[in-house]
Amino acid sequence: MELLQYGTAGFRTKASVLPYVFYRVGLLASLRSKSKGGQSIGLMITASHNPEQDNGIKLIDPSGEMLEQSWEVVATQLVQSNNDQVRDYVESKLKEVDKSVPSTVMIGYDTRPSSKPLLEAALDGLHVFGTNVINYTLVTTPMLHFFVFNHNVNKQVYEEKEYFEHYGYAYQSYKKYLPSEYKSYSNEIAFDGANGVGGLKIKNLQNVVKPDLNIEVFNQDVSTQGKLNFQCGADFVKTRKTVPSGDMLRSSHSKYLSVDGDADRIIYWYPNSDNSVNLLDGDRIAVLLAMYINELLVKCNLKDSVQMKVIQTAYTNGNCTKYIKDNLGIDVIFTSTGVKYLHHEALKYDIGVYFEANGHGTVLFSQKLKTLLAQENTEVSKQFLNFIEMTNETVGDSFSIMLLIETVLQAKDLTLAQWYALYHDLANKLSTATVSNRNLIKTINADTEIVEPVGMQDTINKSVAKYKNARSFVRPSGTEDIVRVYVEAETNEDVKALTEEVQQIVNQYL
Ligand code: G16
Repeated sequence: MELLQYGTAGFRTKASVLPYVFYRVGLLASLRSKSKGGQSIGLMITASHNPEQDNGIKLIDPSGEMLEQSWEVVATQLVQSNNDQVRDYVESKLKEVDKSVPSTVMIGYDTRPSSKPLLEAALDGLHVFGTNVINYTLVTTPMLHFFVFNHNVNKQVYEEKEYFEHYGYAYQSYKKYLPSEYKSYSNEIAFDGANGVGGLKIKNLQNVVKPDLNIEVFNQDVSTQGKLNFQCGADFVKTRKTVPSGDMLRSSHSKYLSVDGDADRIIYWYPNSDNSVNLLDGDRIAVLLAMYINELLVKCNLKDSVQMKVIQTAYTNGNCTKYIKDNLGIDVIFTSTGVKYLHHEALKYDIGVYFEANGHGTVLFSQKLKTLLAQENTEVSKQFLNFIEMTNETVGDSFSIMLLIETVLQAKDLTLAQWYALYHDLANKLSTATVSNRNLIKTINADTEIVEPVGMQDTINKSVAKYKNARSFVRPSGTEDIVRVYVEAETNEDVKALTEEVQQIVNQYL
């Protein structure tokens, strides 16, 4: 039996092996709620960008943020226990919490055919402790984070409508700070829903924000088997750099965007004549938002009173980091891959703009900043607070990020091509390799250095040294049974040649 770990985004693997995992996670979520004095915990059933036959489950902590790391260990131990050890393990954990506290768990799931049957297994686990279950059924991951946060903070069970109104109204109320006419900006958007829950739910947001945004939805077929994330969605567009399927170019739009299977990632793009795309990915989203927030800070005279950082990973293009440091004058911090790591780092600052290149991320604002803005009570400080209101600070949220991006594009009257032209990427390629055991690779330094297998990093370094301004790293995926190979260099030819060399090194060592 595969030994599953609570990885980059919870437990994820082929859906067929997951029922016992879901049952145990049901037990775990009840324990977690009890350990938090009965506050609500979220359970999201999704495998996000993974193929349709996969599924997964992740826990959401009472603050609406991802599960605390010490409990990831508990989750892994519980799921790796033998059947006859589960009862003892749970009883040992029960001794650490107040058993009598009633537990509450909020559940949501994506459109995968396996999601509903797996929900039953999780419910069986939850019923062992008589846990109060609030089932939101089909939702995006960020929606569930929003519901958990609000239940614990505002003591209310929010409905879907309130999620869409919260962000939609914040977007509309920001209009008073924006120009009334545009030379370049257009409000037409072609939206690629990855044939998942995002394609369904975006219509609810559109109902609130129309006619200010005119969204045409593509790839919204959630009933035909095999279509989820297949040749469409944020991960496909980012990794293939090509127009997704779904006839998106049938009428010309000025803007295109793709979300992933649970709508927590977002990538903007526009097509070239050869069907390749220019990507406005997480790197460029970070640049756009950091630039604008920095301007708001200056206008509020708060630049010297608060600390702002951009948080990135090794997948960030070298020229993006350079632009943020040299042109925007903002410090950049690197963490390992996995939004949970970026989120925790971002919490340390008054403003933490964090994005993975794959389009996963958000912005966090400290209580200190919010209090300063409220005390200032000027038009521009109210504007800044309105911008914060539009941001889902619990987790990366494609809907909230779309509204923030549209706001900044309007404020600066930009087309996607103008946004794209802010800097030029170094040539790069992200490829994958299938190996017999990806867990043989151990990395350090935010994934940039391999310590095991011994010698592999030196061999990669020797190859990299042959190319100008080149960089490459290899890491095991935390969500799929593959390793990822990233290569960056000055020219596409160099990237291609170096990718082939590094792929051979992977074959040689693994
Ligand atoms: C998840 C994580 C992301 C991570 C991505 C790929 O995204 O939340 O932080 O970048 O997986 O991870 P890996 O390279 O380890 O497979 P999602 O959108 O699939 O939940």
